[in-house]
Amino acid sequence: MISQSLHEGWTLEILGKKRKYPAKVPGTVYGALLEAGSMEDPFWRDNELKALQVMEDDFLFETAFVPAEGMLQCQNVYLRFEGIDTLGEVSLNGVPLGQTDNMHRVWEFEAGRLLREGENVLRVKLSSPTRFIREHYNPQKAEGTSDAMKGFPALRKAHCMFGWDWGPRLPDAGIFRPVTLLGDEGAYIREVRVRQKHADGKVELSLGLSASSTAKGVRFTAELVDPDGNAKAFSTVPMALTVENPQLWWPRGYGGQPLYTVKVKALSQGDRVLDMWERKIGLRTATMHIEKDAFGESFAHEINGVQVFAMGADYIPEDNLLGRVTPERTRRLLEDCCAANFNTIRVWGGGYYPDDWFYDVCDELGLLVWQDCMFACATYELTPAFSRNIQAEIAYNVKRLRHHPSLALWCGNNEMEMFVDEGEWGASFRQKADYIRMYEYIIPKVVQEQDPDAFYWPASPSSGGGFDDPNGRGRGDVHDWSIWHGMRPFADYRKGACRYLSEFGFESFPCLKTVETFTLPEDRNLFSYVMEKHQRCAHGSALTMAYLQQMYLYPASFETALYASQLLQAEAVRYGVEHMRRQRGLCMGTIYWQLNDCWPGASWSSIDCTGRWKALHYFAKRFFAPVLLSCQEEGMLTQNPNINAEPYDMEKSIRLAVTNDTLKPRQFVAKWALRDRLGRVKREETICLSVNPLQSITLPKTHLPEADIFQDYVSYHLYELGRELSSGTVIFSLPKFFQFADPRLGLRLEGDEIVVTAGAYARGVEIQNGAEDLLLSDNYFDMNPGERRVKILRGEPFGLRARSVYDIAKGQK
Ligand code: BMA
Repeated sequence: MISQSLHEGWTLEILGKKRKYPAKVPGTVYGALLEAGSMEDPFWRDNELKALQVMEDDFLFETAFVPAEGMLQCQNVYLRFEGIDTLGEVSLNGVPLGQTDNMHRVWEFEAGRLLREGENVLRVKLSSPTRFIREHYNPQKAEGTSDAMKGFPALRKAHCMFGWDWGPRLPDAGIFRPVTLLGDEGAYIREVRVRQKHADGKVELSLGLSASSTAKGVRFTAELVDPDGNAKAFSTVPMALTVENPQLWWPRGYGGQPLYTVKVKALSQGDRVLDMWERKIGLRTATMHIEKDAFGESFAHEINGVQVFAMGADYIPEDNLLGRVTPERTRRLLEDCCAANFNTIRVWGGGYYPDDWFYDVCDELGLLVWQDCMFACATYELTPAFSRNIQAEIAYNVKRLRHHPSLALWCGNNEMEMFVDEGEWGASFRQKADYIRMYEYIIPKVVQEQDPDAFYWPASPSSGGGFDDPNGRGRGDVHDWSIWHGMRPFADYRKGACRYLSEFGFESFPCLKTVETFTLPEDRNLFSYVMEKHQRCAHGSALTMAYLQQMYLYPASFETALYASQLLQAEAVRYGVEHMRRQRGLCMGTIYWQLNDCWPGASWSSIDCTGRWKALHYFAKRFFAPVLLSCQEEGMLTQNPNINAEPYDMEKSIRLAVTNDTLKPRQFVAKWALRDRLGRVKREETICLSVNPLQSITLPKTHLPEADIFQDYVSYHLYELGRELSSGTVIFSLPKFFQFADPRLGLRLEGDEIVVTAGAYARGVEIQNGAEDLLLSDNYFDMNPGERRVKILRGEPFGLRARSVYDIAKGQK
């Protein structure tokens, strides 16, 4: 196969505007305009409005190229677009090749007959996505969330590009993935399906090959290269190989991630390689463990027969301008997930199917992927054309991704079983029937055809389909939005359990340096026009204030409000995760909403769009630690006493729990102490305990009637062979009522470590530098008086400062 990238010499013309700009391909309209200085930063203040107008136009991408040597002699030549966003008309040398209407598909055209010697002209005309959805909007037939622009379900384009409750309305257009000219020299390997059968400690691999050959005497051969570099040939008919002593692939924390390489070659009579297919695979089995029990039905990832407790977050597109998403940026994000002890990522259904590199990194790092199909918060008109279009889309993506060991599950859609069931967006009988046809017949059939070994789940959340209690807690996965959207206090996370929490979350603001990327000084008030333009959740500001009032003193400044919002978010999610992890077995997953951002603003993310970690991401590192000591306290937060009805009766107690999410039995020493605000110990206890692999144990409750509600706290630490593995503190009042002594935080630099000193109990200790771009081994932690050392992992230690909850209201006028 002769492969020629067509990425040079592109221009972009806004049709009717008579101006041409140089354009990058892969790239987008906004990307080209920004680079040419013809557009202002669409994330700045309310520039989004101007940028949105640009999408009312049509665009022409054009390039000229000379075919690579040998191309014109090929049997067939294909022009392959890995991704066109979205409404395209492709022509070569003035002759139309075809039209495109789905950014989630590959588009391949036969181009040989049109190709000529010397210069060839390739044009892709893209028409306005906003005009299209406006013209095709028919609420009787298809409707979706009002966070996005009306009519968005009509177009197979990442829904959230039209706006979401965390993202702007910037539906960029472009040729966002590679364009290649493929010259078939006599054989074309279209696809290879690798299947694995695990039995008796061996793995049988078989290859399903779909290829065409026009040359005489073409042979297909295949080999497997093991992780140590040893190659072994597959038999030819059938193409199969038994792997003795297989090195199994595991999610992180459960084992290694050895990767094997499968190479398939098409050879000519003279053994020239005519085409080649090469992918990395991992040897593993992956399914969901579903079994009836007293509480309903279990729901857990089962990898190589071991049930894995899923810990992670929901992933959304990394940028509204798709051309800015790079392998390096994605890798760093996913590495930051590992740094916070994730083992799972859910790719949410309102975006687009990520690039190959996303899954390559997940394979390498051991992150399981829950993969939604790209349908979210909308009903669709299931016409025959729409059905064909989505079948091609699903088939292509399953084929593209099925070899990845990280891919753990295909899910039909985001939230639609629940919303159709509730009649949201006017779900008619017809739409109900279409829902079932789409997600419980058409899509699973395609998934099954392309990857018979894949596990398919109809929706998130679901109890298994058929509108049977989609968001029920006893079976399947759950989205719990009673906290945040439902305004319930976050102590409610402790009410009961569910089998797998695939969404729950809490908003916060990014730090000041990130806020500065889109605001002028005069915008820096939580409720200003610009701040609210970057707060897309309806009532988001009101919810932040309501929850803030429940926990913290009124912040002294805009900047401390940002800090307080992050602590609030982190505490809320910690409450949920720790509760679920204490119930390991009953619950088998906590995937919080949401990992990342596509632009700067208020959102549920734990890493903002610049890559900065919010407090939540550091909290995640602690609450997702493989071995976790957590403390279920009873106090004001959980009992909500009427403080005006004094004396009120309130329980003050603690219950420690140790969760061991490793495969080894462990021996621990747990220590807790009741302390006054200066850290002086009033009562303490040391407990030795052993915890079996993959088990959580909860110790008996200890009542602490002697605790001073407003001045005492409990610190707890877990050690193994003298090494501290997990720690934290709890209080019995609310942080806003706690009478903190000034901890007089101090910072000292020692090599690549920062030594933090405190003179009294300090809560939510934040360490930052002037640029707010430090990445530390730990941050936003609680401290007993004394010292704590953290390592600098990224960023320069200049302009260091520290603060804690004590400082939230300090300096208030
Ligand atoms: C969920 C998601 C998203 C949304 C989030 C926050 O339900 O599926 O649609 O952004 O909640 O509201």
